[in-house]
Amino acid sequence: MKKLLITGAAGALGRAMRPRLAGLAETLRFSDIGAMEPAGPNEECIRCDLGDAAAVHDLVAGCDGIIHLGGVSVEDKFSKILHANLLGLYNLYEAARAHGQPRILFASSNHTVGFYRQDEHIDATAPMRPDGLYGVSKCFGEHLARMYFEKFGQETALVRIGSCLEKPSNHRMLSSWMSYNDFKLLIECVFRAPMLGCPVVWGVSNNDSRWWDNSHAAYLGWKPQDNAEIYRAELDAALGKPDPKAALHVYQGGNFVNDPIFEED
Ligand code: NAI
Ligand code: 15L
Repeated sequence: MKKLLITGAAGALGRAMRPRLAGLAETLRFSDIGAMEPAGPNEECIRCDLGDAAAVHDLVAGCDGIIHLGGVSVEDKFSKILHANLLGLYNLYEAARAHGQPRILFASSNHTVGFYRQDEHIDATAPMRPDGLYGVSKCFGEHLARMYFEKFGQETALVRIGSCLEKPSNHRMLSSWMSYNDFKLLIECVFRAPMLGCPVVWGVSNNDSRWWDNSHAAYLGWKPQDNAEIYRAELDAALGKPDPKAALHVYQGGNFVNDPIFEED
């Protein structure tokens, strides 16, 4: 790839992935509404509000791949979600349509299916069961991407990320965790695949206790290497045994199922 755009670059995942993406494209174009570390060699940093159509149009120009991490990443007021995740995504897809349809990796979320119970094992055909407005915005994003695929052939990997952080921080994440290295391997597979289409991919490591079946996406060749199980004893020691009745340990979306609808100002 000549130029890869990464939105949400100032966020937790954007910052963690930035050094890991070097080499994937001749130039990495990082973007966020917030401040980012200054650009290094082969990097560009562009401040941009995803809700600003003209700015997003310019941002996407010249890019032949997009990793879309930007947006509201937890439950929040609907107005904020509407701006960043709905309008922002529409702006991104319209910009992509105007600029040669670069392949997109969309950071969707396990909160599209958060109301499944942890004793249910599901695959990509399971109906969506979002656990809040944030989850609904990711369902919207997946449908928007699907529509642009059916109508215009725009390819997107709909990556339903579980919990992508350095290491699992509670027992739920023994199932939902994806390591940074496995995310990097997935990104490489998505952008190197001869044919992508518009698949849902569960963004989860090779955890013994994972809930999600990725066999439909085997053609991508992604083989996650890490397994959260190695952290179980450490979590038991730090947190004690999990309460089997707590939402955190009942639902795939964990505590998100208990979030209220936040009132507007
Ligand atoms: P984060 O909240 O740390 O980063 C999101 C970034 O998006 C922030 O830097 C923020 O400034 C930026 N942003 C928000 N509104 C914007 C706007 N209007 N215009 C431009 N930029 C805007 O979230 P994190 O953890 O880095 O996640 C990245 C993506 O992955 C998010 O889309 C999130 O929904 C998704 N995801 C992450 C998971 C995780 O475990 N980290 C799990 C599931 C999904
Ligand atoms: C998400 O979608 C959030 O963006 C992230 O902050 C985590 O909470 C993650 O899901 C999770 O479910 O652990």
